[in-house]
Amino acid sequence: MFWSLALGLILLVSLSNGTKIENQCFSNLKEDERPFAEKLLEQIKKDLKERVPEEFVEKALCREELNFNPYVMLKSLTWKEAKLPYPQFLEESRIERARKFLEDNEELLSAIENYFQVDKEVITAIFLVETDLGRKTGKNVVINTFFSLALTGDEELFKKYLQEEPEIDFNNETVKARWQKRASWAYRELLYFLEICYKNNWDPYEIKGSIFGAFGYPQFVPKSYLLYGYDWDGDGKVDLYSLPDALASIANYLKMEGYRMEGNRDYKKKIIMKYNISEPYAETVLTISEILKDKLTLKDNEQRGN
Ligand SMILES: [Ca+2]
Repeated sequence: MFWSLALGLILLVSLSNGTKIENQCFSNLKEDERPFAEKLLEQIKKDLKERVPEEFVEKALCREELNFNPYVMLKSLTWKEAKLPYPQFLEESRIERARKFLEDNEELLSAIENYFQVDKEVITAIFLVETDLGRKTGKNVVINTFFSLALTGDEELFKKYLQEEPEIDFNNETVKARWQKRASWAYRELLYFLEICYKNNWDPYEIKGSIFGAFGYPQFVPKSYLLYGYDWDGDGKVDLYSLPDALASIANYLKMEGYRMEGNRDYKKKIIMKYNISEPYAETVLTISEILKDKLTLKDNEQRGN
């Protein structure tokens, strides 16, 4: 009796110790990084006070999977959009898949085009360029991306890891301004992301995305999810991994930014650049949409000829 009690007691103590270690915040971070993370956590709790319960925020950030990677900031500051391999999207095999996608989802895409007044070929082209029609939605844990970028906003941490990087001249005022802008942007996105996870009952660590935190078929950052996300199938939730919601959300984004089907090429290009601020991106999307339109017209004519 005594021994079983004692054994039970030992078991209980070791179990509770185990739980304690597991629940400890920022256990994955280095010791000298923890105070910065704790400061950030307090700020997040304060800023989300009206929107998300403290408990949820703590639970989300005090997970073992939380990871701090300061080099996301390095990537962010040295990123060159123009160097992306956009021509590959014009390869025949990809265009053919996009054409097939249009054909297979003709009903859905036409309904969305009608409702938002955004060309279905443009929606499809964006879907192709962003995630290869949903095949590549990214592998980076979104919460870790924003957490890393936001935490590197602290000058001490930034200097500790990135000051010696030859690609970054930290004494350059433009670089400094970009770094600060990037970090505060990521902080705001982290807040939006936590809010979205809370409202949708998502596990924050299950959402993966691009190296800069864009997720789902349309590659939206959290702010875009809140602003442009559209529940097309009416199940009460915006699911960017479902075709109806994702395609409608792309269309809604463009519509809300001023897209007009009757607009000329330059006008459409200007609006597409609001989706992704890159000239080669917009040019690629427009070119794909034009090729797709030609193919559809050709097919229509053939059918009429028959
Ligand atoms: Ca939905």
